[in-house]
Amino acid sequence: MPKALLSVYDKTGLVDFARGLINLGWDLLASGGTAKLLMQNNLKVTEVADYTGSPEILGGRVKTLHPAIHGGLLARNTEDDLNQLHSLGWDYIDLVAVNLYPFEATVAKPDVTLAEAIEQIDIGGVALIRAAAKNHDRVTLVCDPSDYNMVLDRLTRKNLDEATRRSLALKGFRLTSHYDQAISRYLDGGQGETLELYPVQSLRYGENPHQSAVLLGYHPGDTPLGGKVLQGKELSYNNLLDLDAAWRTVVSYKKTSIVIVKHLTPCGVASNDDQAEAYKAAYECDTVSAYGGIIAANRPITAATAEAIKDLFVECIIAPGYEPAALELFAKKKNARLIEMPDLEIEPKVEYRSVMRGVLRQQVDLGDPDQSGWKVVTDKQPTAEEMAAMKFAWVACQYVKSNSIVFAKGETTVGIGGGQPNRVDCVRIAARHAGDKAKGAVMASDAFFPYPDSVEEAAKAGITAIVHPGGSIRDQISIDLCNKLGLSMVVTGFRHFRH
Ligand code: 93A
Repeated sequence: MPKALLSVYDKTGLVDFARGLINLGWDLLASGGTAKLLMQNNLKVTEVADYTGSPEILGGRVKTLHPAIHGGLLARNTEDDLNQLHSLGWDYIDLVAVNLYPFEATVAKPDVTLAEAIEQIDIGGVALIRAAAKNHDRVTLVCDPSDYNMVLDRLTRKNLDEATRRSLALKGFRLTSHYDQAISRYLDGGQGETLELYPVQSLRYGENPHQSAVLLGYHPGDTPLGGKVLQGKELSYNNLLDLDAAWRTVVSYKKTSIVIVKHLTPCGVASNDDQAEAYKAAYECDTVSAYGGIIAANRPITAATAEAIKDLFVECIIAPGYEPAALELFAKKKNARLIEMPDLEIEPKVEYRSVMRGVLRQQVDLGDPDQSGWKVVTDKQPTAEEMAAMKFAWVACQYVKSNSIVFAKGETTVGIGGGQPNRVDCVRIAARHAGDKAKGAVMASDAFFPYPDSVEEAAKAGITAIVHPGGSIRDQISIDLCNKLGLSMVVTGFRHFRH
C-alpha cells in the first residue's frame, strides 16, 4: 500500500484530501494535530509518533524529524535502499502533504515578540518539503492545498507523472526559499528586501540587437504585463516598455480614451465617448510620430475604431478587449501585436528601476484623481471648457518624460513637448506641433515655472489657461505675467516628474 504523510498547519481541504487518498487505497501517517483532526472525522490514520516509536517532544519542536520519516522520503527507487529501510522496520513514504507555520503572518502582527516569531520558524515542515522535493523522482510533494484536487484526480487516473512531480517539487523549493528570506529579513530588523522574479519569456534582444534580454515577472506563470497576446510577432523589449507607458496613460482616464505612444512618450491622447473619434483626434495630434507607434484603449476596441486604425502601421495595440469585427480587421495586420488586458488596474502599486549597483523602489504615481487641491491664482477665472481641458491635459502630462508640456483643446492633446532639460524648449516643441491649434488651447506643465519664460512662450503660441503644480519661490512673477496678458492659471499642489 502506498503511504502518505500529512503534516499541515493550514488544514483547509485536508479532510477531503485524506478521505480521497484512503479511498484510493493509501495508508496515512500524520503529525499530532493533523492526525487528531482526521480521527475526529473518523478517518484511519497512524500518528507519526506511533510509527517512529518516538513521541513528539519539546512542545512540538520535534515532530517529524526522525530517520523513519526522512529515510522513507529520501530512499531511492532501488532494491538496496528499500532493503535498508525494511531492515530497520520502515517503509517508503510516497506522498507528503505539508504546509508551514505562518511565519510571515506572525511577524506582520504589530506587537509580536522575538520569542513568538522564533517559535513560528518551521523546521520539520521545511525538512519534509526539501526531502520530498529532492526525491521527486519517486515522491509527490503537495505543499499548497489548492493542488489537492489536481493530485487526487491524477492519482485516480494514474497519470501523476514525473513532470507533475517535478513542478510540485519546484513549488516546494520556491516556498522554502521565500520562507527563509522572510525569516532572514525579519531577523535583520526588516532591513533589506528580496525581489523574487520568474521567467516570463526570453526576448530576441534588448533595446538594441547586440543586447541580450529577458522578461521576468513577479509571480510564477506571469504573462507580459499580465495580459494575453492575441496575435502578432513576438513582443520586443522596446514594445514592452512602450506598451507599459501607453497602458498606464490610458487607464488613468475614466472616459473612453485613446493613447498613442512612441518611444515611451504619448504623442497623441484623446477622450471621446465615440472611441473611433478619440482615435482620430489622438492621431491628428502628431501624425508623423503615430507611425509605428503603440495604441492603447481603456475600453474594448470597436469595429469602427479598428476600421480607423486599419491603414496605419502600428507595432502593438493594447486594450481590455476587442469586438469580434475588430479582431477580424486586425487579423489582416498580421505583424501587429494585439494584447488583451484583464482589467484597468495598474499593478503592482510599487515600481522598480535599476541603477548601477542597486535598485530603486518607489510607489507608483497614481496622480491626484480628485484634484481637490486645485486653486485658481489669477484674476481671470478659467472657463468651464478651459477647466475641462486642463484636467485632461494634466493627466497626459504625468506620462510625458520631464520636462513635460502638454497643450490640449477640449479633451484632445494638440501639442506635446517633453524629455528636454529645458522647460521652455518643451513649450516651443509643443507650440510647433500644435501650430494654429494652440490658439485658445490650454497648457499643462509637470512641474512649476522657476521663471516666467515658459508662460511668455505659451502666451505667444495662443495658450489661454495654464495648469501647473506651483510652489516656486518666483510663482508670483509668472502669475503677474498671466494677469498682464489676460491668461488664467491654476496650481495643483501636485508634481508629476517622470524621469
Ligand atoms: O516545530 S517543527 O519544526 N518540528 C517538526 O518536527 C515538525 N514537523 C512538522 N514543526 C513541524 N511540522 C509542522 O507542524 C508542519 O510544517 C505543519 O505546519 C505543522 C503540523 O503540525 P500538527 O500536525 O501537529 O498540526
